[in-house]
Amino acid sequence: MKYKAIIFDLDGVICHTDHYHYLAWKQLADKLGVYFDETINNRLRGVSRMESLEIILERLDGRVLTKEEKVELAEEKNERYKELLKKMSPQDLSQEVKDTLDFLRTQGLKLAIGSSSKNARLILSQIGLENFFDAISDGNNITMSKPHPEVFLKAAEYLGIEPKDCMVVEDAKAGIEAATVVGMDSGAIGDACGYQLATYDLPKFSSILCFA
Ligand code: B16
Ligand code: MG
Repeated sequence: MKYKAIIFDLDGVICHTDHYHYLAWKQLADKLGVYFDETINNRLRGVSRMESLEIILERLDGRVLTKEEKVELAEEKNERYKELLKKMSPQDLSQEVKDTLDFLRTQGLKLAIGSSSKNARLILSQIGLENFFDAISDGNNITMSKPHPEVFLKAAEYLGIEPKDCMVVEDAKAGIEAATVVGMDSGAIGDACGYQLATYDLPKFSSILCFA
């Protein structure tokens, strides 16, 4: 194999919680009287919760919110989002993703999660992968979110593998940039597909097998 480890983004790569994020943010935006749609939601990919809120508040006319009010709004969105996550089950893990992960494991690769989400462990447990990965680096162990590379550097450190021997799989351009900055090769999937900074384009999840 070309790499010793693969670091997977979670939302948009292993599973799809983007619609739940959308629904939870939409409800908050409606309450605030702020316009919000799927295109704006795409800008929230890989971005932290508080930074996502700032993007939504770009359309808030006139009103200036205090830090405390913003934290409260972000918490309100998160409670709604966590309610929606309860609907997830192992059926939300596709057979293709499961088979690909299992195959990569048989090849001796270390497999990690590198996600901006503070709910990463909850999501992994909902889809039955709570004990699958060799390391989990998520929104709880970082101070700077993608495109800063901290989340991937931590994942490599937890695995004990050098960044140059890791490949990152991402659906967010910010995540591809984060990998590039620290010399990690990257595979772009979904929304990030076609991004020129990515080392590989992955038309589907199992395309990883052509490059790993
Ligand atoms: P939370 P990823 C990211 O997950 C999502 O893409 C992004 O939309 C979200 O704002 C971020 O997690 C934080 O999520 O509110 O659950 O902490 O794509 O990096 O796995
Ligand atoms: Mg993502």
